[in-house]
Amino acid sequence: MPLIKEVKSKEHIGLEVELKGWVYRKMTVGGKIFIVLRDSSDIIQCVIDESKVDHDTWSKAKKVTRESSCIIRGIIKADLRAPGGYELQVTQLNIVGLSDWFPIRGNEGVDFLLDHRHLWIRSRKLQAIMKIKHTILEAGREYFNKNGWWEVTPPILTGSACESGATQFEVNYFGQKAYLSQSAQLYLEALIFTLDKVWSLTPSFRAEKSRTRRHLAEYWHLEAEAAWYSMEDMMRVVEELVYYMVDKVLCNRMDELRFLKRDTRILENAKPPYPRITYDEAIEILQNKGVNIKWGDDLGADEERVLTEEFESPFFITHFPKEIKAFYMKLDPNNPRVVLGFDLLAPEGYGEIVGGSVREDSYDILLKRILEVGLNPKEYKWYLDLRKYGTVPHSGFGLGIERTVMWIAGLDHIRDAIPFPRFRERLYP
Ligand code: NSS
Repeated sequence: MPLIKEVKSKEHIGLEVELKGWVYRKMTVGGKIFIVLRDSSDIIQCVIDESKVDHDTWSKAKKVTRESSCIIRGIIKADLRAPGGYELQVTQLNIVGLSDWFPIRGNEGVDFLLDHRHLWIRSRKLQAIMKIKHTILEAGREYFNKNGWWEVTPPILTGSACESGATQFEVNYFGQKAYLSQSAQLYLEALIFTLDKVWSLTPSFRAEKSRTRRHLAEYWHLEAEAAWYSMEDMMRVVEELVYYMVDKVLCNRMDELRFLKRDTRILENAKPPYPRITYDEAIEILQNKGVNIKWGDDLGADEERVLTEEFESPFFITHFPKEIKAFYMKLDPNNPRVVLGFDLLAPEGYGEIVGGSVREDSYDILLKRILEVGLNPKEYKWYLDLRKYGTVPHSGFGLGIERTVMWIAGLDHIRDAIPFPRFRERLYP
């Protein structure tokens, strides 16, 4: 059984084909019914002419409703008036599942569409985004496989925080407190001692209290960790990986980008190396632009948006004050007020899509940092052990898949980068 996209070709003109799909639009004009059929690949206009079909097909065509599933036979015709240049002259139509009155008509608000997410994911917009996401994931996997990294499977149920304890989801683990993973990092660090270079793709969970355009409570996290890698080594991996994703989408998903009306000029220019600025320089740029910020403040979405105005491609910010970054980041030996950490920001206002760093590899300094930030060293004993048994300089990063999809697809909200978004007030459907 062919897909719609496959039969919209010169070679199929005049041939009879059978298509399976759902009714996307329906219109009756005189003695003709026009059905636009959709499947995963495309849409096609199907014309049912009362004078050319038997009574059974005509009455089914009259009865069929939007979103009904059906099997339609017909002959492929070239027709410049039809969307996409081809249409199907129907010879037979069978309804498989007659649809009730479909609640989504086209101008519903955000909350209504989220309540009906199980139906709204059929929209061509979300379909296009999911295909772009597929290609981004495919590119990520391909990049690591081509470059000698091992894919590993860290746990999702964990006993200790990787990022801020404030955003942990607690679960009851056989009567003991456990948490949903915020990041695979600590486990990836353990795995480099046997596999050198590892990566994983896992869901990460963050109990983010505020509702923003770029935070989900559950998102897909692509993370990598490597022994012996310096900060510069790791930033090079990040820029190569991001470009690999962008390039694959440009090569394979142009139809979807066009459907989303994405201006692709910036994507085409996203070739590494990406500019690097320090946190100090970022603060200076912001202050010169009149933003009320001082050294030591964290960069939020607003500040990041202002910084992105300065760049035509993704760019790195490095060397943040240690107070605003996680305990595991290595202090800069040349200036221990800052850490050897980096963020990659996407241009066009999108902001952070990757966060990474060199990891503290000294047992004593790491223990001191754990105590300084008020964590319980007992919970991190195993993590500290890694610094006792053959410690090694190493670094890694995490890339937010939905943040990356948001930028590449040009979305204005992260909810559309995932089929069933999870926020504080949203668990249904
Ligand atoms: O908190 S991060 O900046 N860094 C980590 O979790 C490290 N432990 C990763 C590592 O080095 N292995 O998160 C990494 C990325 C961040 O840049 C965003 O792109 C994304 O994860 N991220 C999110 N995406 C969607 N929603 C939320 N809430 C979110 N939080 C982080």
